Amino acid sequence: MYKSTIRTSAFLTTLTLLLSACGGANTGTNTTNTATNTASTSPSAIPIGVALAQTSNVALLGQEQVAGAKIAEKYFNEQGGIDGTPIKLVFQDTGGDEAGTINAFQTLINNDRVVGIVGPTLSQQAFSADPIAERAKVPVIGPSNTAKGIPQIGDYVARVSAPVTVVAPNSVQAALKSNPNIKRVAVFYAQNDAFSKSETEVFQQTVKEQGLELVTVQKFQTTDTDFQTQATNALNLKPDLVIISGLAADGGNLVKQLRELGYQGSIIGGNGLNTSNVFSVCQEHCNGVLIAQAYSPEHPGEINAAFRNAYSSQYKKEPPQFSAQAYTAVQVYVEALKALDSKTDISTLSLPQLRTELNKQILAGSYQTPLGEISFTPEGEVVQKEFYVAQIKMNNNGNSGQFAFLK
Ligand code: 1QQ
Repeated sequence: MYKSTIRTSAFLTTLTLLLSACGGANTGTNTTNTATNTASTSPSAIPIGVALAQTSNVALLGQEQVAGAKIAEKYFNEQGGIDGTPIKLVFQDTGGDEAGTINAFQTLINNDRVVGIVGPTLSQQAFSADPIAERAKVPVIGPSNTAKGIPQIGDYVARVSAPVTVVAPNSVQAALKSNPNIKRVAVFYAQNDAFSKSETEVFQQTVKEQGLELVTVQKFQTTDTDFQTQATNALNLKPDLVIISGLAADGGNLVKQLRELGYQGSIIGGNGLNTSNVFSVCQEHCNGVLIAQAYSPEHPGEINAAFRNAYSSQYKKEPPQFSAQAYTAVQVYVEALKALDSKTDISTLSLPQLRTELNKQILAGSYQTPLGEISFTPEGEVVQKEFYVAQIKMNNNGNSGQFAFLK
């Protein structure tokens, strides 16, 4: 049973702050009894840090992650938390950059005294903030960090987000299947983003392996809004497939501007475009864009059914990949804490001991998640079996649409 060894004064101060933030005007004794209330009012709730982009353009991706993490918190607390002790997610907004992420990590580690961290949103942020958790010996589970090299940051860094090397090639194969006449490929990528640089390497390699001709590689910045020069340069070379590695706002605008310039060929978007938040950016021009997926709402099994029901009853649509991955990251913490507690009463461990033992347990386990069964290599790389490809289908109004999964 987890009790109160980490109930230090700093921990109580944090909880008091959390309570006031939640509007709970009590001191933690006579509280209401639903699982979520218990989670936010029990002084012995186990704090798990969540460092995601809740503001800035990156929140187009981060807000889906926050939704998934919150659904997991509610679900696993209703299931009894860690042998009766609830978990409490402690959110710190990273914004879209590295400085905000470093801040969020430091606050979670030193002030909020979390047992581990879910985050950040971007690989670009992970490469600067994860080393801080590594030095402090605090576990990090990357919910959406797909660049090459993330698990290698250190012993305490793992991810549930399958890397670009295994996900990205699926979309190229799907494009060729739907249009076997594709020969000439133009590739675009955001040169100021670590994930985009990593993903484009995989796309370029796949294009060559498939015997296609890479006619041009065009660069942009994630902050760009005008892509006329790069789009025109590429279209002059008459590609019949365009592949984009960027984030949601820039990637969506690039899709739109390519179509407005008359491009009619196939488009593949990378993981940064993998959100329905691009719909309002490229509108009717999003139609037909292919994006590889590390999650399918149709995945069989009890846990995905529970997640899918909870998500779709709250948001009236199918759950997106980023929500499923964030949910999975929280689930891994819950199940690893439970497994650890069944071997060693975690209430007898100091916070540094708990963080270290938890990290070992995370890497040792295997988990039935909405992503399917996953486990980790000793380095912290996710081992996942199934991947998918979806195609954006916009409705006639040009503002709403969905991701249609290809068989
Ligand atoms: C990364 C990504 C982003 C597109 C996630 C939101 O995969 O930065 O690694």
